[in-house]
Amino acid sequence: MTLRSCILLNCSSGLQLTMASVCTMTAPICLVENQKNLLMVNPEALKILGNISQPVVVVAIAGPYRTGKSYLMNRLAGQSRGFPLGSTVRSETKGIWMWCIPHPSKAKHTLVLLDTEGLGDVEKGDSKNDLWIFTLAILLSSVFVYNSMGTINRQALEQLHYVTELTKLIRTRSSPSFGEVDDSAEFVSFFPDFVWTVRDFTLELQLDGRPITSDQYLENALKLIPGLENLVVTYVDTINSGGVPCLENSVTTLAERENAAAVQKAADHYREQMAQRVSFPTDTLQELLHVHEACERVAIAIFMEHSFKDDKREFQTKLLGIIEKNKEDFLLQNEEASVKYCQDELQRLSEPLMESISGGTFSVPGGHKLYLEALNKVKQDYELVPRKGVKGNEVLQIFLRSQAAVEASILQADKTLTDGEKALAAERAKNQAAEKEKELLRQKLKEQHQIMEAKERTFQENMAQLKEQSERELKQGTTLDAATKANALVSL
Ligand SMILES: Nc1nc2c(ncn2[C@@H]2O[C@H](COP(=O)(O)OP(=O)(O)O)[C@@H](O)[C@H]2O)c(=O)[nH]1
Ligand SMILES: [Mg+2]
Repeated sequence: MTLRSCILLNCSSGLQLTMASVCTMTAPICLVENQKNLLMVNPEALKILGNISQPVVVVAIAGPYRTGKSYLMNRLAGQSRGFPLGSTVRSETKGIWMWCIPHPSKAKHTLVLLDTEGLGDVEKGDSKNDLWIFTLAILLSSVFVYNSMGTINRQALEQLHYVTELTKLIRTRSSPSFGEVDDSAEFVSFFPDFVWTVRDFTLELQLDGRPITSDQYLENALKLIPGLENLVVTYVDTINSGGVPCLENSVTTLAERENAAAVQKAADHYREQMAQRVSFPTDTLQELLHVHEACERVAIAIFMEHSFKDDKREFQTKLLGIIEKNKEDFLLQNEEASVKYCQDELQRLSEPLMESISGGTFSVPGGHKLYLEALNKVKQDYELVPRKGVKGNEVLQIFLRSQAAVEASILQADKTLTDGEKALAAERAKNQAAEKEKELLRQKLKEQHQIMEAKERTFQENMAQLKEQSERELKQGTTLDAATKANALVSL
């Protein structure tokens, strides 16, 4: 199907966002328009749907024209006006009209009313597109109302039988193995509740002289539909040849697009928050890891909130991979910032020492002692520098290593010391250096351990959020928000 977006100039919408997520439209607008055999989606309507963050209840109505659909939908909205009634029908756009209002009885829910227009209207006759609209209305809704008048007639039954065939098809496609027709939770979650309303019902509810319930009447009516086989076969063939949206495809397409977007959103959030909350260099590695974990936790939650049917955890794994890569970049950035800061500080603090060395201050009897004092002063001052970061010790160590040769030559040139004392001092310097190296190694091991622990916590966090999500899904059933569904279906 080829679908293009269009801006409808003839529909006026009044959208108010009374609270962050509460959507109240003063009038319905067109959602999908059937224009010259092309179904067009109104971007304005999609925008409105996209802005709804509350859970939505989508009630769609379809059925022959002039049976009171719009009237009934207006009543559901608690209004006497809204969807245009009666004589105005002909001038109105053929397609699906949408009206979003706060749910009248379910707090913090939005009620999305979808009214179909022009179905079965001979003057606008285009049965193929009628079916498209019919199908879209079913797939988009959580409650589907089929409205007819007087009695259950042949046209109504034909249309409705199409619904039941579509149901079978959806069931077949979503079953894990062909032939299993057990009610899967998946199927239930994609197929709306069905209500048939008959205006001015004129028949008696009787079968072979016995009173029957309205449900039994409907079931019986659906059983025998002469000559419908061909129609059904035609429909199903069309569906199978890709002419009508197959729910499995649309859900897969939807899931992939939604999940890719969820990964992007979550990864962007992680990066933004890290950049915002971390000032490089951090004092310790742990400090950075804590911020990372907090940002990652929120990123995973964002992903969970926006992802949809990521059954194989493919996209979640991708997200974790991206975060891990980003974390490594942040760790590196942190190290580089620390190195740079420490080198600058050390250079500043060791300037007097360097000047003394090149000025020959320590090339005198007793020079070695003076040198050690000056070097200690540098070390002490450096010690007091705040927030040196993860590379603080290493930068000092590299500096001390570079000074070892200078110290050795000052020691050898010092005439106040005996050979024995010089040997002892050299030995002491060597031991001190070795001790520092060991300390550095210990720090590195500790940091590696901290990184491993953080990874373990990430794993645990991920598992906990997954568990929470599946429990939530189990409770509520997987629901699609209307905008997402609409997007998925029209993108095919
Ligand atoms: N008597 C009666 N008239 C109704 C009822 N529902 C709708 N109407 C009228 O029937 C006409 C067609 O209704 P409308 O809702 O526009 O039908 P739609 O084409 O199915 O949307 C309008 O003039 C309505 O006022 C009803 O339950 N009883
Ligand atoms: Mg109407």
